[in-house]
Amino acid sequence: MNRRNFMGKAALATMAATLGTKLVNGHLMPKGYVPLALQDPDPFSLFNKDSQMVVLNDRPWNMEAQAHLLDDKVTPNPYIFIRNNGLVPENVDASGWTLTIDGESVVQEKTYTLAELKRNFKWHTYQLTLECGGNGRAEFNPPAKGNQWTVGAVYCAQWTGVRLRDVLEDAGIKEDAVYIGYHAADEHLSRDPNKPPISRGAPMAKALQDETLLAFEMNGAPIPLVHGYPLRLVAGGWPASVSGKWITGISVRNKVHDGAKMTGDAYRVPCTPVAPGEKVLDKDMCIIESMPVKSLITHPKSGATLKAKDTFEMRGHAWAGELEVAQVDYSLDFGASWKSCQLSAPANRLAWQHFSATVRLPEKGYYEIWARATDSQGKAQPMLVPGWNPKGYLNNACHRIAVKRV
Ligand SMILES: Nc1nc2c(c(=O)[nH]1)N[C@H]1C(S)=C(S)[C@@H](COP(=O)(O)O)O[C@H]1N2
Ligand SMILES: [Mo]
Repeated sequence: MNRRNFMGKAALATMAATLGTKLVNGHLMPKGYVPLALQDPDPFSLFNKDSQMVVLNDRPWNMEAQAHLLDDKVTPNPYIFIRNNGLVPENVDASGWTLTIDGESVVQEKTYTLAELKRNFKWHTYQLTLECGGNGRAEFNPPAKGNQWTVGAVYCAQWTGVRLRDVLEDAGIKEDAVYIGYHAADEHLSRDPNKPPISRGAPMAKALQDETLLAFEMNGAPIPLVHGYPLRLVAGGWPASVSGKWITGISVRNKVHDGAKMTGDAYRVPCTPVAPGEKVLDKDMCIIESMPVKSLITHPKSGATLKAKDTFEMRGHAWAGELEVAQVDYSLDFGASWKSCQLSAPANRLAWQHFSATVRLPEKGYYEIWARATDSQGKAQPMLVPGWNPKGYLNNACHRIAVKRV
C-alpha cells in the first residue's frame, strides 16, 4: 500500500485531541476512516432511549418498545416509540418558530410565533394515548409492507399546550370548514423540499375537541426533538399519524385534507371487510378515525419464571380510541374462560386506563395469560388477528404473555 492511502498527520492529531488520548496505530488507519468512538452516537443515546427498545428501521428512524417497558402509568421518554416518515429536522430554532393558520376555510390567515401561542392562549394538560395505526402489523398474513411493529408502538404521555380550537377560533373558521391538515418541518427522505413526508389531519369535530392540543411540553419538559420539538399537534385516541410533529402550519380545509399520506391506502382500511390478500380499490378505502379497543400486559414480562407458590400481580393498560374501556378480563386457559381485572378510570378522556389482577397459577408448568378489553359500547378485542387490510392497520387482537411456574 502507498502512504497516501493512510491517514495524514494533521487528521490524526485532531482525532487524538478529540479522543483525549493517543490513537495507537493511528498511522495505519485507512484514509477517510472514522474511528468508532467518533462515529455518530447510537440511536439509543441519540434519542435518549432505553437500550431494550427495538430498532425497526434506521432510515428513517423507527423504534418500538417491548410490552414490559411500558409498565409506567405515564410513559417516560426512554420507552416512547419513534415513528418517522422522513428526516428529523436539524438545527431547530424554537425562538424563531412560527405556526401559520391558513386554508380555504380560515377567515383570516394568521402567523403566530411560538412565544405568542404560549403567551396569548390558555395552557391545558392532558394524558393522551397515541398509538400508531400500524401497531401489530407484524402479525398480518399475507404480510403487509412497512415497519413490522409488534405491540410497542403505543404510549401515553402527558402533553401541555394550547387548544387547537382556541387558536383556530382566533383566526376565524368559516362555515364551510370540514377538515384541518397539518404541515411540518421534517424533510422527505429524498430531501426534495417540495415533497412533504407526511401532512395529515382530522375532521373539524376532532380538531375542535378540548383535548386536541398544539403542545410544547411532554411529561413536564420541552418535547424531545424526535417527538416533535418545539411544537406538536396531539390528537389522542386517533392513529398517531394525526399528531403531527414539528408543525409549522395548520390549514383549515373546505374538503377532506389531501396532504401526503391522506390518500390511497395510507392510514386507510377497506370500508367493508375483504379476504386476506384481496386488492381493494381506492374508492373502497376509508380513513381510519378512532382507534379500536386494545390492551397490553406490561407485568410480568413475557417469559418470566415465577417461583411464588401464592399469587402475583398481573397488570397493564387498556384504551379504546374515543371511547372508554368498560372492562378488562384475563384468561389462563387460551380463552376458554375469563376472570375480570380491576380497572381504573382514565386520568382524563383519551388517556389509557390501568388494569390489574391478582393471579394464581394453580400448579407448576407453562401458562399463557391473555388479556381482553371491552369498550363502553360493548365491543371486545378479538382473540385472533382481525380484518386483514392491505397496509396492516388496526390489529387489536388480545395481547398474550407466556409465563412458567416452577
Ligand atoms: N411531521 C411528522 N409528524 C408525524 C410523523 C412524521 O413522520 N412526521 N409520523 C406520524 C406517525 S405515523 C406516528 S405513529 C407518530 C409517532 O409519534 P412518536 O414518534 O412521538 O411516537 O407521529 C406522527 N407524526
Ligand atoms: Mo404511525
